[in-house]
Amino acid sequence: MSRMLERLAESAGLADIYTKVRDAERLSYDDGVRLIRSRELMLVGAMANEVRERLHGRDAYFVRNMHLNPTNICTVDCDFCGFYRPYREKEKGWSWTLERCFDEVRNRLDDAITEVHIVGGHNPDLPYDFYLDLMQGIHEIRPDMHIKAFTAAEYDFFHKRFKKPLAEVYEDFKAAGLGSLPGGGAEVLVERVRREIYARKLSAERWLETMRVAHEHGLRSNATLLFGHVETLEERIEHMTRLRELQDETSGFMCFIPLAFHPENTALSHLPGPTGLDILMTIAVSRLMLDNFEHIKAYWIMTTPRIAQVALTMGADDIDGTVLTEKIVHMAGAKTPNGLTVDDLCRLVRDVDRVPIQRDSVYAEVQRFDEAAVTV
Ligand code: V47
Repeated sequence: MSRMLERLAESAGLADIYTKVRDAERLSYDDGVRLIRSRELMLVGAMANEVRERLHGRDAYFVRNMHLNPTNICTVDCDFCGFYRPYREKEKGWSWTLERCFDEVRNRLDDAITEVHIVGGHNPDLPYDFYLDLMQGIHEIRPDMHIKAFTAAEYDFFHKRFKKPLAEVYEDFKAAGLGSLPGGGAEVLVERVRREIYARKLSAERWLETMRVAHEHGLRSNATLLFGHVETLEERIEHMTRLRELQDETSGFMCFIPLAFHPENTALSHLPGPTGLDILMTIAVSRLMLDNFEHIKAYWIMTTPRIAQVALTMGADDIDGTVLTEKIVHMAGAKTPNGLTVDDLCRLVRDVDRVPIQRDSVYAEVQRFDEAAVTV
């Protein structure tokens, strides 16, 4: 395989990069740009697969999880978002009571979910205790469930709104049951893009700083990239190199998740969104660039299950999970199902000759689904 790759890389003018990949040497920003600009999907995908197999063999991870979005009322007005309703028209959005949120969790008590992923809008009407009571209450209803909650953008909002140092917010939230942070709110960590489509959101520096402080407080997190809108390919690579620099410092990121932009019901509905090649290429290049990230996730909700499946052969080792009750991208036009079963996930994974591994939220193995396992 590697001889064939060598020849392919040579004819595509990418032999020097392949040598680095084979020798596990770090790729530069320029290497990343050359790869993503090349459109050589088979070659770049095969290189990414080499790295993926070096790290994880044939293992492919998923989690049993549900999403919970207590409010979609938001003061930030991001052009790419179809989920939020502006605070000035708050009657058009929702802001659930604690009991309503708890019902979401209680309703799924007979599903063997191990993680709840909580995010919402920046809603100034909610008091600090709402968040603490929410996590405490969920923890009481289901003490074994990991709470992965609130993006770095929300933590920055809490810090400003409640006039508390970030460190204090993290410590309070940990005491209330917080387990880790999802990777959202990063969008593209480049000022030009922020000014153009989410000017009121926290800056790239602040997103990174908010994550740095979380990592310093023992909270692990993920990191995302929202791609396929107004950003350039170079800006995607810049985003990856900024994440890589922070990871060199903290080692706090578990997983990188490229999020495919969905334009429907957003202020950017005139844009087409990324193509299949673009999605697979971005995932593959991220595997090659982010040498200090252990996991790359193909988030089937946004890529479609079919593309996510192929991505497992081109750099990704994680397919997220059962993902019940997702709203953010379904409100932006996603046609993917609202949840997959463990059987569905196992079928996707096995069909590309990978081994399905149910994991917990910090990547400890829960169950290895070899052929004989019963998948209920
Ligand atoms: O930050 C918003 C993105 C993110 C759209 O950490 C959109 O495991 C596409 O971060 N089209 C939230 N994307 C979701 C998120 C996430 C999802 C799954 C797993 C994890 C994890 C994190 O969704 C936002 C934003 O970047 N988003 N609108 C849209 N129209």
